[in-house]
Amino acid sequence: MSRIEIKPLTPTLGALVEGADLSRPLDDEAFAQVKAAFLKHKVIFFEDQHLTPVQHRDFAARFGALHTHPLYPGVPEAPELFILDNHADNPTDNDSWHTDVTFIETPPMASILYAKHLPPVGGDTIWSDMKAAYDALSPAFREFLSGLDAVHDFARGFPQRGIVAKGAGEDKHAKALAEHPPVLHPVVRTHPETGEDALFVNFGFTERIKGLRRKESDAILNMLFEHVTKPEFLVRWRWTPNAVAFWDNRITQHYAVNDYLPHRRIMNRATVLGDRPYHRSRKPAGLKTAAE
Ligand SMILES: O=C(O)CCC(=O)C(=O)O
Ligand SMILES: [Fe+2]
Repeated sequence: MSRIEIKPLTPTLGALVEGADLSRPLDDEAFAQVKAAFLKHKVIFFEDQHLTPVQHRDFAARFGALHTHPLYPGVPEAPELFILDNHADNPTDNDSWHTDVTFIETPPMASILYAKHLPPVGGDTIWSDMKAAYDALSPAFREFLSGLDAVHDFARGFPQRGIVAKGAGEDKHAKALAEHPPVLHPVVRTHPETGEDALFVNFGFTERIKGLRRKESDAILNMLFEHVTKPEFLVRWRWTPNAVAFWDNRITQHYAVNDYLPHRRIMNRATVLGDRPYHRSRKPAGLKTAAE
């Protein structure tokens, strides 16, 4: 019998999961409890986990195929994972609101971040609940947004002069750029497992709304980018050594607080691929939501 306990951190977003050891395969009951907590709370946290890169990778792979990032440096023992090693010469570029890897056609369902080395204080991460943000809009505006698609672009999130591109080197960046043309995603996404509708645009990668004039698109996107930062939608996580954050990338965005330099902060991330985003009104044939 597993003794997993779930402790919510806000009414809609974030929960601490106690009593799970992620270094070993979870039994079926524990796996179901973790998956249910992930879907309900959208980001879940585990403390005091002692994971090798292979154990981290294996836990992530239980949820689906893994994505290998085109720019960040891989972890040698498990190359699907990547390293975020931030210090004075390599500050984070994740100090802006984003959803991970929305520049591909099947963006990740989840990211799993593990704290390897933390600054003495600071370096928190903040998540925002895209269902709460969507629900707070007027019915008329929600309906308008639900019919729209937006362009998500690798080049917006990883410009040539950016920190990550420089770290990767010119050739790797040029190759990644060529392999990632802009993609379209619905502005409002129906969650494929819970059936919930949520905003699916993010400052990091969303360039414009298709079919609108540039001024209209900029005004709406800027309004939404500001809207998602309302404190009511957020949870702020203060990392402890060896903690894990596991978030549903289909229904959240996040922001890495850049307040700890010149101290160092090292994290490893695994990324689980998801399916193609859709809105319920324009669902591709053959796809079913769990809520149906
Ligand atoms: O370093 C962090 O707290 C978050 C970094 C990030 O954006 C990510 O791992 O997706
Ligand atoms: Fe991220």
